[in-house]
Amino acid sequence: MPAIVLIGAQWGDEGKGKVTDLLGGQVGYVVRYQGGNNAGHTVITPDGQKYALHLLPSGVLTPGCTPVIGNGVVIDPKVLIEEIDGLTERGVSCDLLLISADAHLIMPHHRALDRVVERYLGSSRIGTTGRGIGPTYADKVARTGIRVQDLLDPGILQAKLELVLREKNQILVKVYNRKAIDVSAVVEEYLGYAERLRPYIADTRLVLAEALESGATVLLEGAQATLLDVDHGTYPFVTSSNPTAGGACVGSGIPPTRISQVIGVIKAYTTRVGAGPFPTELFDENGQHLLKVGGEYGTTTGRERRCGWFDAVVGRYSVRINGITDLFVTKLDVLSGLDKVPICVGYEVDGHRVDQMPMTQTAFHHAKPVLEELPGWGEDISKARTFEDLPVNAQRYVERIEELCGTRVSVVGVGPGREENVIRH
Ligand code: 2SA
Ligand code: GDP
Ligand code: MG
Repeated sequence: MPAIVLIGAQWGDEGKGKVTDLLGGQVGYVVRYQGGNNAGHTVITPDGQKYALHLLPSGVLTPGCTPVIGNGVVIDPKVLIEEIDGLTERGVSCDLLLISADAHLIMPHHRALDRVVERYLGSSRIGTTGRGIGPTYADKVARTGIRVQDLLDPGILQAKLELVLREKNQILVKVYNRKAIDVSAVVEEYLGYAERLRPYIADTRLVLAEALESGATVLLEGAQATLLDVDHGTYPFVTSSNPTAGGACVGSGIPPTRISQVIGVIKAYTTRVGAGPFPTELFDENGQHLLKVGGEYGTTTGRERRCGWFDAVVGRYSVRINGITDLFVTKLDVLSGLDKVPICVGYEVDGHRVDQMPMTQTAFHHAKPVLEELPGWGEDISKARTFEDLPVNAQRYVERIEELCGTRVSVVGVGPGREENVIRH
């Protein structure tokens, strides 16, 4: 049976959490494959309960669905335990949760370094979430990381931490004038987390292979998004993992030949949180409309998100990079009430018209959007459930996205609730 990949097609916060939750009933397993508690996925269940998930896959909200944290994720164990406890208190069971023994752990020195490096970068800062994500992935690649399985072997945990902190403390104290981190205090703290997490730790690759073999459907849930991918995004203004569809295989151990569908979640406009180029960004009352009506504030940090028009160059690029088979366009309702809804169909870069993502970051920084103005609609569309229920101008807007991005739009979101969708295919 198939594995389905679900990714963000812009700069994140497209509404992936809601879409995963929507599909939860049809799948047996939902797997997170990259990122950590930098992610924030908001889900509103049919009984009106609102959940903000950071590390747990959104499938945890569907009874009977097994949530899996794959090897490609970086885990802050304190945050994970708090999230499990918070959900359990609200009556959501996390008993089926599985955590890969190979996932890397976010340690106190990672969080400390994330913050001091951002401060050191000054006006060149990335605008990270400050959760230690970048330094943890850097150590993973440098082969000095500490993994979930190290929690099961106190001797190894102590030895690895002693070695790594010898270097990191030099940096923290001598370069950044911060206090050194005490090895034994960290070992004691993390062995406490080990006791809580032990029941969930598993060989998740094997579990997923057996699940697929036995006919289960597995949903691989991306966090962040294509333009934040460390390889394919707007480097260096990116996160330190691979949110794109290719990353789903690496971060879960599921082979590419198992993947049958790639769902790209894309907002009907664009937002970005953190620094970096953003060609269609708005600084006028239209930007304020998107911010306020769309409620565009970071789910993890509460930061205001930057807002702009839909960018079809980004959409087209995401379709190409991820092999998107179906687009789910979210938040179309937020555009209701605007006279005109422009779409960026290409860029002008240093006097030249381009239709594809420019090759260099310098060119992308210079890109000016070429806008095509589409007529808006005034109606409240939140009750629409079929495509024909939408005002004609809203239908034309969706069809134009489809034409410009080159793939079908299967679902249109018309509100934050699980039921607030127009299903087309
Ligand atoms: P990091 O912390 O190293 O991953 O930051 C690097 C860049 O990645 C961006 N990033 C995000 N962008 C959108 N949404 C994210 N999740 C939260 C949310 C963000 C929040 O759901 O709203 O609450 O602020 C997310 N996580 C990382 C980040 O802004 C940097 O540009
Ligand atoms: P994610 O990181 O991609 O999961 O997205 P976030 O949860 O950070 O941000 C998306 C926000 O949009 C959340 O507050 C969702 O409840 C909300 N949302 C999702 N789909 C829709 C939609 O179709 N319409 C409206 N108005 N809100 C939506
Ligand atoms: Mg989010």
